[in-house]
Amino acid sequence: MKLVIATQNQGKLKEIQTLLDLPELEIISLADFDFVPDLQEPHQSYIENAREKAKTIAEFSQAWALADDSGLEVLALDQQPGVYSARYAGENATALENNLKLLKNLEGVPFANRQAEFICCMVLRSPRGEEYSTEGKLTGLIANEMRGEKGFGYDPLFFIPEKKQVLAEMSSEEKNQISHRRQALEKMKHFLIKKIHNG
Ligand code: ITT
Repeated sequence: MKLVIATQNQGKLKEIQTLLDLPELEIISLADFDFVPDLQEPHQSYIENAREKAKTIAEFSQAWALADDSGLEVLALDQQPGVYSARYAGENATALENNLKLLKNLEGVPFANRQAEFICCMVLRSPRGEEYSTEGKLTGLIANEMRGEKGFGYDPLFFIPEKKQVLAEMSSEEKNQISHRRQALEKMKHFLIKKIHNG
């Protein structure tokens, strides 16, 4: 079964490719196409944005598509940046700019009050509109400074108390064991396996 991963985010793509270890799947990325339509995120919920991305790519490629809409929700900031996580510091903001804005907005907030959650919403969709969705979450705290070189996005600030490390300090294997993306994908694997075997 051919599956197109509907993301422009190379960090997400790498994690999904590693975690989706089903030999029957032929995984394709957007880089395998000469042209791809823009992936729009016009909605205010992860599920609607994920659906939009999966639909666009499934219809364009005429293959099954898997989209991930994810974000970081910080309790002390009323769940911001949320669905706007990728564009927190502006339309084409870099991860560094987003992290610096987050640190600034949390200035003066004590460590114990910096609880946060990563949310990952995934949608699997066929060209004809058959659709499955799953969600995964990871809780942690926003660190007082950026650390580590690994991962992507807000990983340098996302502290996991049980590991005493931020995600950017962990190996990809360690992050992939606990991540919100892993949890959403594990649930999605059930649907994929059924599709592979029963059509
Ligand atoms: P696509 O829409 O092309 O998939 P995107 O980066 O625009 O790429 P989203 O709109 O879902 O995707 O934005 C999710 C943002 O949330 C992402 O850019 C990161 O800033 C952040 N994020 C999500 N998962 C993360 C993770 O595992 N580690 C660090 N940051 C993450």
